[in-house]
Amino acid sequence: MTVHEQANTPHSLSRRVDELLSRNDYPAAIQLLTTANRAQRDPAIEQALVDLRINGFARSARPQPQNWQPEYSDRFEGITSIPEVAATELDVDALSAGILGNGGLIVRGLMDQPTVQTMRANIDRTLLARRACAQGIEDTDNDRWFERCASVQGGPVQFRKDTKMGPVWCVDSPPTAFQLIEFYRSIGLPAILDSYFGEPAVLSVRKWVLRRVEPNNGAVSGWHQDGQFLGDENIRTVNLWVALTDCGGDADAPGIEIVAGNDRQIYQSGSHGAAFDWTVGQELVDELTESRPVLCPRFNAGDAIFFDHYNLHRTAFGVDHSCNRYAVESWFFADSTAPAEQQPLLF
Ligand SMILES: O=C(O)CCC(=O)C(=O)O
Ligand SMILES: [Fe+2]
Repeated sequence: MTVHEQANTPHSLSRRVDELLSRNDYPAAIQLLTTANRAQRDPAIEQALVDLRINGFARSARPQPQNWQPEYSDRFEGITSIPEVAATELDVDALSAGILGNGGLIVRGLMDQPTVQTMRANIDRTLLARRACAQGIEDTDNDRWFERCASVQGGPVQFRKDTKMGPVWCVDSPPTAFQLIEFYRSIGLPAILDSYFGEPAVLSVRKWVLRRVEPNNGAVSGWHQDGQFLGDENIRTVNLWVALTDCGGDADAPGIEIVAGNDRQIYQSGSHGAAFDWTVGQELVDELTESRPVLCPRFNAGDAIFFDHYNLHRTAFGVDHSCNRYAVESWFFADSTAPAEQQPLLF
């Protein structure tokens, strides 16, 4: 065995991780395990990484909250819908102008097709493994794809034994969590979000979700703003929603309906005919959209939309959809404003 190989034996790796943790250096421990896992994928490392990310947030000091009043350019002024850019044009200027000026930003082709295919397969495996787990059946092909790590608290422990549909928390699929973070890094997202928030971004257990939605023709889902249930008004967020299926518009799978515009306030919920206390009633949506369009953007698999907790949206069920829709929803928070009840994690 070469010196290099010896240095990477699991035993020496875990000793080096322990050393770093004894100094509370979670970011370095995460980086070390990430590098090892790139060289050789290992389910145990992927699970350890989920725990390190959650514990690392809990045990690190928060930056001071800042008075956040970001400037943004008027490059999308005059566009009444959600502006669009190509993946190569994604930067903090486009992100802030889109979210703050128009209520969102569509990025075409953000996820490359091999990664789209991988993520769809990951979601299938995760849901199969979850179902097998609920039924108490061993599924040796898929077991490692659904694994509740020790530091993940609460959540959907009760799930229908027969379901192969999402949502499922991304952290409950440690291999998928690893691959998604690799993807975020590959598109330079940490630096873009850091620059947008004025501080590092974090993810969370509860608002990082893999979705497989089946057609529900004729059904109506609830209009909502995620800010309604994400806590206090000072939070700073960016949601990255990536379509893994052609959907919305005239496609044959459910997309999302969105109200465009830069109206940054939380509307009354549970009124105007709303079905739930967290949803915005259709009558209020009708009033709000007298002057602003309701959109149902057509997404190709790999297209993405960024928006934040003020955006008013809902799942867009149709009348003649025939395909399941896969997507990944990732809410990023400015570190200093991340709501504890969402169980933030370092990314
Ligand atoms: O995927 C969907 O249909 C809903 C997504 C959503 O509500 C969100 O990303 O906040
Ligand atoms: Fe939402």
